[in-house]
Amino acid sequence: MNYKIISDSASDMLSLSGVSYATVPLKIITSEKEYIDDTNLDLEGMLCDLEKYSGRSGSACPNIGEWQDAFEGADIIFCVTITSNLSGSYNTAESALKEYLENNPDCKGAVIDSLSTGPEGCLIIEKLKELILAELSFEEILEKINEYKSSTHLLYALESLRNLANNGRISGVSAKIAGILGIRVIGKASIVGTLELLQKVRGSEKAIKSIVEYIDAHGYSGGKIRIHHCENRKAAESIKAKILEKYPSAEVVIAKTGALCSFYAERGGILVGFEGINKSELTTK
Ligand code: X90
Repeated sequence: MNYKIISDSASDMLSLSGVSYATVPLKIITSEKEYIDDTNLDLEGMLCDLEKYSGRSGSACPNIGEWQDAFEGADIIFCVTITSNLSGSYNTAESALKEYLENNPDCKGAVIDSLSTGPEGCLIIEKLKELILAELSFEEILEKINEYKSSTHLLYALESLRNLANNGRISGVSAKIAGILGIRVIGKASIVGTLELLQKVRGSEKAIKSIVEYIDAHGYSGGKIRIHHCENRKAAESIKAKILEKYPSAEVVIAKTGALCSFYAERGGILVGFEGINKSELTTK
């Protein structure tokens, strides 16, 4: 049986060894240019272009054909998508898979809604890899991955909410503070996969302190943790150091956000995905 994991590029994980893996890119679109979120992209170039550009900009999820091209040749398929509450990627992957399975009745597949993005998506992908390598059946993998993702979390610290607000991905309070200079917004992926505001702080130090406190409050106890940053390695390293101080053997990995997460998280943005307590047990919001 030929297992394959396919993620959209919102996971920021463009390659993975040891298992058959592919990504399908999301795109960032302006009236002047289209940026495809794959390994050929000049990310710093994109960020500079966007900072100079004053027109409308947005994003687009992969289409059915792009998902299906990535399925080709696989017997057992696991798709991992960005939260279905903010993107059409999940629905498109579902349609693509349904058609693929109709044409290939011996194959099996499932689309997993990360209800999140970036580093939390990575944790789900890595767990899928582990389960595939452990030679579990399709059904067992599906059960275990759903269980796993109920105890992973995503926190974010953002310096600007401009692109999120302009594209209607945040509402209410968050949209109102989108333009306030010097404010950093700390939040998390909510249980339904939307942006939930937790705190507003001033300055990088306070943002880092707040993130580390929220990591604790979500029941982190030394497991896997992934920090993705948009041109803010300094803050990522500082969070890592604080985690290692408390949990010297924690597995902390720092990586850069890809094009999609960079577009929405913007320069300075930090996303932290980690293993914690079950979301249903959370008393702190
Ligand atoms: O389909 C599309 O065009 C993609 C739309 C994506 C919109 C949101 C991306 C958010 C990226 C921002 C901070 C973390 C958010 C947590 C969400 C659950 C990163």
